[in-house]
Amino acid sequence: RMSSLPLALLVTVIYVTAQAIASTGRNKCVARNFGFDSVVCECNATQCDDIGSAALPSLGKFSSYLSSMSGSRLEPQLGRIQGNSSGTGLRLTISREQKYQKIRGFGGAMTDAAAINILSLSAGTQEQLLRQYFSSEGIGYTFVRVPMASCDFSTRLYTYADTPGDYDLDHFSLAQEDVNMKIPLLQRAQALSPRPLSLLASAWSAPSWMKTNGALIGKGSLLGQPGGKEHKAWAQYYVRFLEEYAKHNLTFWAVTTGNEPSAGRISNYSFQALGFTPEEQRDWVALDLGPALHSSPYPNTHVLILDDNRLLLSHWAKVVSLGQRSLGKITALLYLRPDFLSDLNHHVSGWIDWNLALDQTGGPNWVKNFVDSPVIVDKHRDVFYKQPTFYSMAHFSKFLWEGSQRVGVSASQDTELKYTAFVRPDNSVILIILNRSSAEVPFEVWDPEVGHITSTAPARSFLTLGWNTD
Ligand SMILES: *[C@@H]1O[C@H](CO)[C@@H](O)[C@H](O)[C@H]1NC(C)=O
Ligand SMILES: *[C@@H]1O[C@H](CO)[C@@H](O)[C@H](O)[C@H]1NC(C)=O
Ligand SMILES: *[C@@H]1O[C@H](CO)[C@@H](O)[C@H](O)[C@H]1NC(C)=O
Ligand SMILES: *[C@@H]1O[C@H](CO)[C@@H](O)[C@H](O)[C@H]1NC(C)=O
Ligand SMILES: CC(=O)N[C@H]1CO[C@H](CO)[C@@H](O)[C@@H]1O
Repeated sequence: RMSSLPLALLVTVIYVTAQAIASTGRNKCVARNFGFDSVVCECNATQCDDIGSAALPSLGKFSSYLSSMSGSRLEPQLGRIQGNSSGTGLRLTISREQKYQKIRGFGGAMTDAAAINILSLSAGTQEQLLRQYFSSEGIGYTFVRVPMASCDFSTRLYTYADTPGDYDLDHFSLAQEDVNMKIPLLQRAQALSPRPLSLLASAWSAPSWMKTNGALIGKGSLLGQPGGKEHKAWAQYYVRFLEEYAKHNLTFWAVTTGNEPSAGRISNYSFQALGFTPEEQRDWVALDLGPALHSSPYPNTHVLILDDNRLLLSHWAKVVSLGQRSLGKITALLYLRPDFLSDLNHHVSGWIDWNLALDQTGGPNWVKNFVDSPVIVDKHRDVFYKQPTFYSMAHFSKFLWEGSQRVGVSASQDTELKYTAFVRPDNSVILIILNRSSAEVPFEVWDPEVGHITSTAPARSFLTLGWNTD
C-alpha cells in the first residue's frame, strides 16, 4: 500500500526497524496452549516477553502493536506516514478538536489471594511478575486496589478490630496478610514503578460487633444511625487503616465507601459484605467519614462512592452527591464488563481490574467464588502465565498515560471495527482498534496534522497504533 516507495526499500525499512526494536529489549512470548481458543505466554525468573518502553518513532513514522487470537502478542511494527491517501475503502479520521474525558489510569487489586500467589513463586519469578505490571517495561499499571481486611479472596474471615465493643479501636491492628504479604509487595511494586502508584482502599465488611446481624457475611448494616457511635467507629477505622499503612510508607490516593453495598442487603449473601442504602451512605459520608478524614493526617484522601454495579450508578450518584458540601467532586467506582473500548467511548477514565494474580483454580477463595485473572501462577513449576486478557488490558494501559484525552474519530463507512483515539500529554496520538470477528480488512487512518496511515486489522485482534505529532 505504500506505493510511493520502491518495494525493496520498503522491505528494508521494516526489517531494519524491526531489528532495532528487538535490540532494545523485546523478548518473545513463550507460547503455551492449554487446549483453549488461544495461547498464554509463559514466564519464569529469567525470561518473559515484553515490549520495552514502547517509545514512538520519530515524526513521519508510526508504530503498531498487534495481539490476535491466532497468537500475536503485542507484535510491534513500524510504518511510514504517507502524504497521500491510499484510496482504501474504510477511512478513520482523527478529529482532535472534539475533546472528551482524560485518562486517570489502569490497575489491579492486591488481594490476599493475589499476594499469596505471587509469594508462592521464587524471589526471581515474583520480581518478574511485578515487573510485568509496574516497571517501565511493564504494562503501565498505576492503580492498586487494596482490600481493607478480608474479602472472599482471602483464606479466612477477619477484620482489623475484631474485639467486641472496641469503639475506640484500641485493639486495631493490621493482619499478617497485610504486614507479611500485601505491604511488602506494594512496596516492591512502588519501587519498580517509574511513577507514584495511586492506592485505593475498599472494605468488604465492618467488624461483626458494629453490625445489625453480628456477622461479617449475610444481610447486615451498621448498627444505629449515621452520626451514631458505630458509624463514627467505622469512619475512624478507615483513618486507623491509613495511619497503619503510612507507617510502611504507603499512602492512599483514595478510599471507597465500601465494596458492593447492595450485597449486604441480600439475606443470605455468602461472603463479607456491609449493606448501605444510598441515603445512609450519603449521611455517613457527610456526618462521619468526611469529618474523620478532614481531621486526620490525610485530609486530601479522595472518597469514591458506589463501588458496585453500573446499574445502580445514576440513583446513587444523585442521592449521595446531595448533601455533600465539603467533599468536592464525586467520583464513582463502578463494576464494568471487560469491554475497555466501549467503556472508554462512554466517558470511563480508568479501569482497575480484580486480582493481580490467581492460581490455576482461580483462587484461593474461601467461598470458592473462583474467577479468572490476567496472570495465573503455577507455583509447582515456578512460572506464571500471561493470559490473553493481560494483553487486551495492555493495549490500553501501556499506551494511555494519565492525562491522555479522548478525541473524535469517525469512520467513512459502516464497519464492525470498534475504535477509540486519544491525544497524549506530549501531543502524540494513540488509536486502538478491535476487530472481534473472523475477517481481515485493510483500512486507512487520516490524521489531518500528519497524513495517512495504512494498516490492516487481522481477524479477532487488538491493534494499537501510535505516532508523534511534533
Ligand atoms: C499526491 O497527491 C498529489 C496531489 O493530488 C499529486 O500531485 C502527487 O503526485 C501525489 N503523490 C504521490 C506520491 O502519489
Ligand atoms: C526460563 O524459560 C526459558 C524459556 O522457556 C528457559 O530457556 C529457561 O531455562 C527457564 N529458566 C528457568 C530458571 O527455568
Ligand atoms: C520510609 O521512607 C523513608 C525515606 O525514604 C525511609 O527512611 C524509611 O526507612 C522508610 N520506612 C519504611 C518502613 O519503609
Ligand atoms: C437464600 O438461599 C436459599 C437456599 O440456597 C435460596 O433458595 C434463596 O433464594 C436465597 N435467598 C436469597 C435472598 O438470596
Ligand atoms: C477492518 C475490519 O473491519 N475488519 C473486519 C473485522 O471483522 C468483521 C466481521 O467479520 C468485518 O466485517 C470487518 O471488516
